[in-house]
Amino acid sequence: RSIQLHPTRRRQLSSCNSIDVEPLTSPTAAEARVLVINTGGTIGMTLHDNVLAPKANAFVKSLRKLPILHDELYAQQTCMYEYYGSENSLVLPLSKDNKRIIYNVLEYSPLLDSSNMTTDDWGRIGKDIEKNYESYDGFVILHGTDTMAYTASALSFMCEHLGKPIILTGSQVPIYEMRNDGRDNLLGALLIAGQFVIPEVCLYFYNKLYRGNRVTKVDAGSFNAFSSPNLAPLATAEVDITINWDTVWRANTTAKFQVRTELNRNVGLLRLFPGITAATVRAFLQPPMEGVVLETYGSGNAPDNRSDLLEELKKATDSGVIIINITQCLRGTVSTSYNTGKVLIDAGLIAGGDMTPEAALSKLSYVLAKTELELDAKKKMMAQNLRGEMNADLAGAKLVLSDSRFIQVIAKSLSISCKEELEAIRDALTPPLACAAAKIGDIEAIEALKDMGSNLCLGDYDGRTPLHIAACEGHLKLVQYLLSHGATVYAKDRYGDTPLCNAVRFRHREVVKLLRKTGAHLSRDELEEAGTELCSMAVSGDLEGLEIWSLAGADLKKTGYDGRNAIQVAQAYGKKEVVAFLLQLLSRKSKNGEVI
Ligand code: ASN
Repeated sequence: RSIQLHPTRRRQLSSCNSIDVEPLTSPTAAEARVLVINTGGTIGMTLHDNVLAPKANAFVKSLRKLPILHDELYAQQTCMYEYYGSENSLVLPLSKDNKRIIYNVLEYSPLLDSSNMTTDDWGRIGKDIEKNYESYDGFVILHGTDTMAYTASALSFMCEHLGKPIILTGSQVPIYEMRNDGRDNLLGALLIAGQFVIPEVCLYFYNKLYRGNRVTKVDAGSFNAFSSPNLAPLATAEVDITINWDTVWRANTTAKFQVRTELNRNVGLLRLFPGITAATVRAFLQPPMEGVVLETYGSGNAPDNRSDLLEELKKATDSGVIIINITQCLRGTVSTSYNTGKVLIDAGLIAGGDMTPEAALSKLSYVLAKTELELDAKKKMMAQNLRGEMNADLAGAKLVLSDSRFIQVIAKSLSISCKEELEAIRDALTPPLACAAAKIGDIEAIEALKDMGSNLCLGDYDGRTPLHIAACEGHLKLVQYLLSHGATVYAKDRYGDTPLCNAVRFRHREVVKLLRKTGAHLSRDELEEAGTELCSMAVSGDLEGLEIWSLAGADLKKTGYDGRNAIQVAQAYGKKEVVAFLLQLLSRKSKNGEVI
């Protein structure tokens, strides 16, 4: 039986002779890659003079000795270190779903107790993700628990048009101790980041995956340290890892991933308490303060008999300070059911719905840093749901499953009535139906399926999603629709192909362009192999093919198997028009500022 590795890895394996271990005999599955950024926190701390502090350059060494977190035999047998670099590469044992998760650890220096984190550290994490975005399937951030909810919230806003999972985790007890929660937390985060395209900044702790901007640390002494009071977990890792796909947030965009590191630090959190003086509030709202999160009582209430307080708030909002009203309660949302809530609206406050203090504060910091926006636009943004941080006002528009005549008819004929069974049928039936509709470019049918609550990211029996099919067929409008409704460009079918590979193969120029704009990219292996492909197209004078590959991001100067690139091969074969065309493509790329 052969090893099911990507051709480039297989070639590399066959040429690797540094091993005297037996070659693998069982088929191994596709490899996924995860980047682990270790910022510090208890997970990697040791005791010094009786207090816990981070220990540098020790983490990877100790992971290597833990069989649940590293399979040394596999690493040797597949010459993994030669290919991915030996320093910080590790590999998990084979997952239940037959996947190999290879991970690299990037350790920061100094490692920080998360109490020392600043907005600059958030920026550094964001930049490192951006830099490595195309080389990995997912990202795990190791972080102290104390301020993890702030970092998770901030990153969720800073990461615009995110298409891959970013999962923060850490632990309450160092990984070096006998009883600890670090190993399980790291393992769970890696398994999810490597196996599921959950395009969110998440936090994984104690067997649960949460949306990062919904969590808050609620327990200093328990392994179950975090709570997401207003949103159910995105996934639970019990006997199986179950993803709650209906809850997963989608960027719904055709724009490319980018990280905004600019944050405004003139923001603050103020908690109302009985007897707070107007002088305290006035002092707090003085310049340079630009945005304040006011934690009020219950469903967003403040004393309506304290005109002195309300006047201070009004003065501040009139002078351009943005004040967001959120509740002090752990669970629930602000509303205007009481006069004591209405007075805050009159004072110019913006309702913050059910946002956590961490989310509201970091959102303010992110929005206020958008200097290109007017004050009103910033206020509007604060009231909007940007990353699933607050409950959207559905205004009665939510479609329920029972709206769907189609599912009802099936359910009736199968005499099914309970919601769970209906959902199970829907989930089983709709992916192939959506693919069939995608084949003929039927947007209306896809819309109807979406309205039924079906997930347009799910694939058919071969893992092919509607986006794969639409890309093959060149249905540009449908591709646009799917991307705007949650489809992911990173889905891989059972052959490891992405929608971009499909569009290239079937030569759909505009689809390739749109997918690229949305952040799709060829994998490292595909880019490696492009050289040979380009050379053979150059020989056969296939100008269209050369252009498509170039649009897909292939390096036109990449050499083929004999060490020559496409231009050299075309010259050798006397293909003048091909040489001229390639030079033209190269100059177009350099004019567009692309790296060539
Ligand atoms: N003080 C630690 C930190 O936040 C707490 C932890 O990670 N459990 O870095």
